Amino acid sequence: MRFLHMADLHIGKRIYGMDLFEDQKHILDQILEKIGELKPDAVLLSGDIYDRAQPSSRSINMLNDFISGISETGTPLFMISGNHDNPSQISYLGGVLKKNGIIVSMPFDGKLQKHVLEDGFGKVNIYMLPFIRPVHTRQFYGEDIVTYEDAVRTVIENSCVDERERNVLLLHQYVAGAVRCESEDPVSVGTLDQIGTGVFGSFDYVALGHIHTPQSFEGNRISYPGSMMKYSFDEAGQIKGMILGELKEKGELDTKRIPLKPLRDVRTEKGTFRELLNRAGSDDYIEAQLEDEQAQIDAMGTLRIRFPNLLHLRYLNIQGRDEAFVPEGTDIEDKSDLELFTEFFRMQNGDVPMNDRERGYFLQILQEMEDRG
Ligand SMILES: [Mn+2]
Repeated sequence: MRFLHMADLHIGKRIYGMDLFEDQKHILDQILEKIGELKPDAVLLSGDIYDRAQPSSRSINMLNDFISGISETGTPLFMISGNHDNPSQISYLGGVLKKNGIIVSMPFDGKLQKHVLEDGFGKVNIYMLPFIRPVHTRQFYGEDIVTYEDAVRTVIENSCVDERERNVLLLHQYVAGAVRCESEDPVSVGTLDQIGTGVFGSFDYVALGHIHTPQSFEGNRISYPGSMMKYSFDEAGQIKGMILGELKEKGELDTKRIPLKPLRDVRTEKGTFRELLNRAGSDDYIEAQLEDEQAQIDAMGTLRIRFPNLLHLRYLNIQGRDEAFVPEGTDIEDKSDLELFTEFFRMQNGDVPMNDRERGYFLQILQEMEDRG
């Protein structure tokens, strides 16, 4: 069985307030072309479909066009909700979608959700687990579940996975040892959210989502394809894409990364203000890293003549003098709570951005507020 695995689309996401509609549309169209070319037996989409729990109607339409396109090829699509998604939004109309070959994760009921495919070698069980927190499993398995690893291990142990058959798991979690980047939101403080690879012994392939840097563990048996495009400047050097995998006989797995080409790259330009002004212009999304010892007057505005999509400017040799592009007419309602608080925090703290730990605390508080309704 050949499968095409992708994750972390984040439809509707913005970088520094910049709308990425065209860029995301470009990538999704390219994915549809690849599905047409590669003709996989299944498409696996491992969460963070949308960037926000309340996606705009434009984002919903974009996903609709995408999954309709997949459905037209007749390729079954399996997709789970991630920590950015509202799980009931993803499971909405699941029964109707299933009739069209689109299998979405349903509300968590304590077990993995199982679907069976077949090929010449026999059965392939596709197991799906939407993003869950330890609190979601306590109602089924008691109060002893503290960490994310406890939660996921317990769910797997209670799902009767037959190790003689071939098994694939779709999961949206943080696997211990994975290299992180700025565009992911930590779901907890410290290391509580890390899951050791030891819990995945029953699976021939673990199709992960959540971490945006492409990476694999244990050969390529446990893999993150990474986000569909670069969503922060610390990802500038990465090649984003999907994973094409093939399961033959039990225990036999081949994988290959399929790169995706963005409409506009997300990258950095480093040098002095003068040097940057003399470089060839580009409409890529740019972070300027200036080596000048003194701040330049209207550096952002001037450099935007060369780089119209300059989004962020960093003085490497001057503390606290970063500038970010503020798009005109950005609607507050278009921003997530995290984005709004991030901006507020910067304003209150002399332009010092939140670090991972602070972001983690804020997200935890936000989650507790949501849990209490
Ligand atoms: Mn994500």
